[in-house]
Amino acid sequence: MARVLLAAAGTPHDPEDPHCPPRMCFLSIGSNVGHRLEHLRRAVLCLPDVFAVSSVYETEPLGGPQGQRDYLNAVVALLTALPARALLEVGQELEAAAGRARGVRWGPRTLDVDVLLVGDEQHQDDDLVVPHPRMWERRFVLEPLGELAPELLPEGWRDRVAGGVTRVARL
Ligand code: A4P
Ligand code: MG
Repeated sequence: MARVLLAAAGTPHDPEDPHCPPRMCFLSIGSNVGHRLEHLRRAVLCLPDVFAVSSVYETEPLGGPQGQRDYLNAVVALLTALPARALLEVGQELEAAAGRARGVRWGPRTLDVDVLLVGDEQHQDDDLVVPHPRMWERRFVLEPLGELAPELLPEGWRDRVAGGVTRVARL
């Protein structure tokens, strides 16, 4: 994995270029409503260019209304030329297909797909911020991401980032 990341690093992405080389991208997937594992499994089956999938972790809900069920979370690595906006759209289609209802922010959901990292792409738009602005404070992101790409994690992160996280399954 590290070698592929290095090969993909530093390649400027030009979405207009049909020969644009694939870059390593990371998505976070989560579910805390319905058959949680099945929602994650279907998402991974439908995602394009999947390169690797982390273990599944059961995680304490961070924020949102009290009394939510624990989440299942995982991280998926894609080796793809798709730009971040296309990955956001794919994620939103998968959320809709899982019957996700949008209510309160950080409320319970059948499926959440967050775009974490897309090569070295950066966005600061109203509807797309990449790298994901909250990923470095979330154990439910860093623990599975660390399985796939430990070199991306800041040193000593485990001492700084709290949150209950237990590895429970493979997809
Ligand atoms: N958006 C902007 N940037 C991105 C991005 N990089 N990836 C916009 C995905 N979406 C992005 O998202 C709200 C808006 O964010 C979208 O319109 C999109 O264009 P949403 O999915 O509709 O609502 P949300 O997920 O409730 O809000 P938000 O702020 O994205 O929350 P997060 O950061 O996704 O956190 N606890 C545990 N244990 N496990 C979880 O998975 N997830 C959340 C949601 C909170 N607590 C959690 C978990
Ligand atoms: Mg989200």
